[in-house]
Parts: sequence; C-alpha cells; structure tokens
Amino acid sequence: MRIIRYKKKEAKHQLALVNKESFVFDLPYPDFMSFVNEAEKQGKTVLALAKEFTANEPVEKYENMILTTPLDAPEVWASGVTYEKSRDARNYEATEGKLDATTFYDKVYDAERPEIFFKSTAARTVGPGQEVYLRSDSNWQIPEPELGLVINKDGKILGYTAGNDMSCRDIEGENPLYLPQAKVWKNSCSIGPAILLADAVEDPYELTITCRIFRNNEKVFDGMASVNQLKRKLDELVSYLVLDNEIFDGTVLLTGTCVVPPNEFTLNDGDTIEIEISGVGILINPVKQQAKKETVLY
Ligand code: DO4
Ligand code: MG
Repeated sequence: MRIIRYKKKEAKHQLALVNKESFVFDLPYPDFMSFVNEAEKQGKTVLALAKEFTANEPVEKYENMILTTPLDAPEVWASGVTYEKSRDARNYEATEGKLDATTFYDKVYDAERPEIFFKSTAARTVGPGQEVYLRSDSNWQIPEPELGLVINKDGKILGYTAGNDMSCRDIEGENPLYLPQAKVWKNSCSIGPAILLADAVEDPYELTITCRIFRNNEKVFDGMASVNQLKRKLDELVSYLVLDNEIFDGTVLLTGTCVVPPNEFTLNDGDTIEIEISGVGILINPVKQQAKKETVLY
C-alpha cells in the first residue's frame, strides 16, 4: 500500500492511497503525518486504517495521476559510503584514480559511526516530473539513487520512498570539506513518487534500486542494486541521525547510493533520470543546467 499526493484543480494537492491493483483512493487528511497521527489516535496501524479506505470508490488509476512530492519533508538528511560501490567511487574521485590508496572513505565505511550529512529542505526538494538542477560550477555531476526512510520525530520508520541525492563528484573530489557545496543547491534533491508504508513491507532489505538515464531518447545508463548490499542496518542509520538531535515529523533519511554511473559519465542538460524502487514506483526527473554565473561579492 502506497501513499501519494496528486495535483487537483481546486486544491494544491490531494493525499491518496494506491492499492496493489494501482487504484487510487482519496484520503480525507491534509498530509501524510496527519494520516499517521489519525491511525495512532484510533489505536490502529497505518496499514489497517489505509485498508478501510479501499472500500470506497477509487478515483482513478495511478498511471493517470499528476503527482507531487508525497510529503513536504521539513528536512532531508543523507547517509554516505554505506555501500561498497559508493566507497570505491569516492576513492576514485578523491585520489584521481589511484585505487590502491587508503582514504577516509575506507575509514568511514568500516567505522562504527556512519557518515550522515544534511542534504535538503522542503523548499530545495522536488517531486515527480519536476526539474533537478545542475550546478553551474561543476563539470562532473551524477544522480545518486537512494532508498529514503520517512521517519517521525522519534526516529520511527513510517515508510519508504525513492530519493535522488544529486552530487558533484569534482567538487567533493577536490576537497571533502566542500561536501555541502557538492550536495546542496536549489533543486538538488528529489523524492517520491510515493511512500510505501513500512507496515506493508516484510523485509526492506529485499527492495531493489534501479537507475536509468536517458539522453535524446536513448538510454545512456542502466544500473541496479539491492538494499541487502547495504553495509549497515537501516535502524542503525536512524539512531545516529536522532542521537542528540532534533528531528521533525516527516523527515526523510536517504540511505546512500549503491548505483553509480561509470566514472567518465556526467549528466547533461535535457537528460531524464528514472529511479525505481521495488514497491515504491518510478521517480522521474528531467535535468536542467543552471547558467554560468560570476561569483558576486556583496
Ligand atoms: O561521502 C560523501 C557522500 C556519499 C554519498 O552521498 C553516498 O554514499 O550516497
Ligand atoms: Mg548519496
């Protein structure tokens, strides 16, 4: 069972659920967290409350909806170097390809404390169909397809979504202290298209993540991995995020990338990125290059 928001003429968006057969049922709550809170108030699981609405008349089929972000995540955080593939890619960009060097990426991959960084706010985060931007001062940019955990203020995992942690490999490779600039800019994060309810997932480590990139109607990249390749446990990542921190209901924690395009690949203006997570759906975003600018002294 998945939760979406779709565009509706008379309202900004409508919260709805999608059943296994792809039928969409409207939910009478303004947003995902209100729905979760209502289930708690009624002493039911979110899934049990969701099921009650499938007795209603469906409004549409999922394929026909124009979707928005499934929620306004107040903050998006991200985990790094949680898959071998990510560690190897970072080592490549940090050492100009000297793969025998041992770096801080090797250290963090094996360390007890995971890498967790601040990725985005609701205003910087886009949803299905919206443009993700390319920075004007980077020549090596890639999407990072990641499993996103939707959590409440206590760190409880409420659901799963797909996320794109857009990244500048040249900026991060130049100096790891540039990480916030390599990761955070306008439209550098995308989430959606749906929230797969945690109650409806038996084993999240069985979820698969696929990324496809299209250029001039041709597929130029296609890669796939499984969450069971994750070095850490999902709960472990959440516990480090919430430790001595203030987290807000509906925060999204991205869990790291495990699909990386070849080292010579960079995104171009006009590309289309598809990120598919089994059970969640396909998050599709066109890519838009930001015009070159001079740095301005204020
Ligand atoms: O260490 C930098 C970021 C790594 C990251 O974003 C990832 O592994 O997904
Ligand atoms: Mg990432």
